[in-house]
Amino acid sequence: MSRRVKVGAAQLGPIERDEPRSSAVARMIALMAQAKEQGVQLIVFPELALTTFFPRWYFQDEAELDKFYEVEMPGPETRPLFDRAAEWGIGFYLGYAELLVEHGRKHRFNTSILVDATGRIVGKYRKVHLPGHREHEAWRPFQHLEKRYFETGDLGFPVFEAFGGRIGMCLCNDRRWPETYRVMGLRGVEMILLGYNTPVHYPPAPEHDYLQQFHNHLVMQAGAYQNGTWVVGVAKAGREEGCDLIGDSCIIAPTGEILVKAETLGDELIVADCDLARCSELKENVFNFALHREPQHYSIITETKGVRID
Ligand code: CDV
Repeated sequence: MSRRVKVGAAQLGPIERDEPRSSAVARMIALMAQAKEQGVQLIVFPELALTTFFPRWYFQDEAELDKFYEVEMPGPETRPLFDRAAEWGIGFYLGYAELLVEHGRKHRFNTSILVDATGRIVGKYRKVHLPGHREHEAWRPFQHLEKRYFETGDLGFPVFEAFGGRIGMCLCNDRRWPETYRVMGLRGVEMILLGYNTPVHYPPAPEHDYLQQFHNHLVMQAGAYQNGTWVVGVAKAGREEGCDLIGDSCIIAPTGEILVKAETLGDELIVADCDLARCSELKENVFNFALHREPQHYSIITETKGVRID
């Protein structure tokens, strides 16, 4: 029996540094309005969707840095997104920078939430794989200071019962790691939602710049197929503050096939009618984990962080 959920991948074009959150939210609501016209039930926005991709700058003034974080969700500027989504009965995934204070100490996470069709937050994820570097590196044309501005996520890779299935989340660099998908795969995930901000230029290995789009799809298609899950990958794209970000947002079936793909580098909605029941085509066959996995041979994966030559 089919279990269909109509999903929209809502790619955003660039958000400049001085663009207020109210403007980003208005752009997202405009995409949501298009989604409503097409009967979308779940719309997916990018990573750090409310602001420019601020880890590209080194901030010495903490107050400047704090401006990019949300201290409450929803807050006054994000409330309209929740209200409109609830009014239209559309659930959503949203990536944002989260700042919380615990026992007088600040904690910063690169976070995503899953919101149901009534506007209730039903899931939260904090990015585990933080790319980039911790200190200012003057040789780079732009910084990638996620390791400085965020703590490693402390929630693992949870999977949530929502939208008639099992929904997982991750963020950008997470999509390059097979462990991300497999941990959720072992929790029976049926759809992974993920937002990304991926520069075309990768300063430590510029010889791979021309492969950015290929690698983007390669990892998501492999993750989908090897775990029998839908994957919805959504970019913040285009030239943002002089930095080119790839687009290529897409919705990938459990077979690993890309069903729909964005054609622009701007605000763009793509839609697919996703049958979660199709996951069993893989989960009950070539990737029947219970039947075919041999975990006694996989222990090195959790025993060591780097390469270990025995
Ligand atoms: N936001 C990211 O996590 N970006 C990384 C870049 C730096 C490689 C990515 O994996 O796309």
